[in-house]
Amino acid sequence: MTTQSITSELAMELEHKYGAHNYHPIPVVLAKGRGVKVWDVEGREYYDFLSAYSAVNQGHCHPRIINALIEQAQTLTLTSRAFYNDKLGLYCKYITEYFGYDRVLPMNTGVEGGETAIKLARKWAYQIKGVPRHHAKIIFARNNFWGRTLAAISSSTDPESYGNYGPYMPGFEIIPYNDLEALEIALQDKNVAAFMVEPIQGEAGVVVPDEGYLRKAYELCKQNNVLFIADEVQTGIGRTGKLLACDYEGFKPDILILGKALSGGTIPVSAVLARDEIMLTIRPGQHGSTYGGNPLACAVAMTALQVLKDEKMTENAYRLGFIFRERMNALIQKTNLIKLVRGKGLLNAIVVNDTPDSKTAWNLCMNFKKNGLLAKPTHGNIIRFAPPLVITEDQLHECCDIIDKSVLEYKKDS
Ligand code: IF1
Repeated sequence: MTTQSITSELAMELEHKYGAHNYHPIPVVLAKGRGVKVWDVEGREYYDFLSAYSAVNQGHCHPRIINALIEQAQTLTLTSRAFYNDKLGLYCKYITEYFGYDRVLPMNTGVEGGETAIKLARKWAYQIKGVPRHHAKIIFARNNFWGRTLAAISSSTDPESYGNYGPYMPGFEIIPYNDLEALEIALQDKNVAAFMVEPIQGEAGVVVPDEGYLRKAYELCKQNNVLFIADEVQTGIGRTGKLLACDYEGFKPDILILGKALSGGTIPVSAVLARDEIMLTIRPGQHGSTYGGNPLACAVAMTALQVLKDEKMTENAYRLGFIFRERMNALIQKTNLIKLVRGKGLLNAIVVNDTPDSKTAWNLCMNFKKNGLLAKPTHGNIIRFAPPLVITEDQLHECCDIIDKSVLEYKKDS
């Protein structure tokens, strides 16, 4: 069976019949992507307003990234870290200078980045801070999401994420997001190693904390000799209109986790950046991964970061974000279907005026699809809008016209 002969119908049928049922996708079968657009098997065209959850910031199949991928793929893809390769050293220098850190530990998925960050924080706590062994605590915010591993779900407050997967990782404490008082109290515990937080909570529904929250949280961590770990897997790499969402508050996280768009949506590439004192607590043989730092990932990631800068994608996200929220606020004046829009740069969401268990957000997304735009609800009544950062102002207005039309023509009983 070649892809040419498959239909959308058959593709969904095969996946349903032979695949795990761990997702409930919007019923569209994509076969091609370029820039801000994707096409389904039958050739219908859509604007991609999810960007694979911010992994395709640079646009689908960015020519320079794909060329870097092809060139390296034809040369050397994987050596393992049993040997050196000619790309990793160059990549380590490039990415540490790009983000301003001493060192990088290369991994593959975002959740491996989170696991690595937590291991570094624990080691730092025992070897530098002097926390008694096996007593290190990590603080997380309610409604966080940083992946699907047993450690990640051990910090989750979403029963869909953690349900029936116990027993859970010990040493994790959860406090409300955007609550400095709760953080201050939690930091009284001298065994706290780190506070790990998303600068904007993506999965929770693009929840933006109060201005100054992140900066004050960072300062509280400093005062208590606790590491601030920023999970910028979704918010990083230009998505919110700054290179990092933490840049809005002018501080440098002690540990920075990157993923998703680090490879421009080609292959899984993640990275953890930190200063020497933290990073060098891990010695040879104490952490790693088969594919971590492979030459293909290094070549792709350097190009993905370079095109972000060369094409001023971050600045574009900053500017177009204001236009998008302005358009959505204008729409909100014309309908009672949407309560509000929130976000920064091109990471935004609308809150649908219905209960989280209602089908309204899903049905709205089906309307968007019918009219040529792809998005998907998160947590029932919230719809995230995150187009690739290469979108033009004209395309953005065209997409807002699609959203307007889809919302205004929506009939609840449809
Ligand atoms: C799925 C959600 C988004 C992340 C943050 C770490 C990770 C993620 C802030 C882990 C991953 C992905 C996972 C993917 C869908 C998507 C997602 F809906 F699941 F929650 F974006 F909001 N930190 N998010 O958002 O990175 O290991 O996946 O590379 O699991 O369905 P990963």
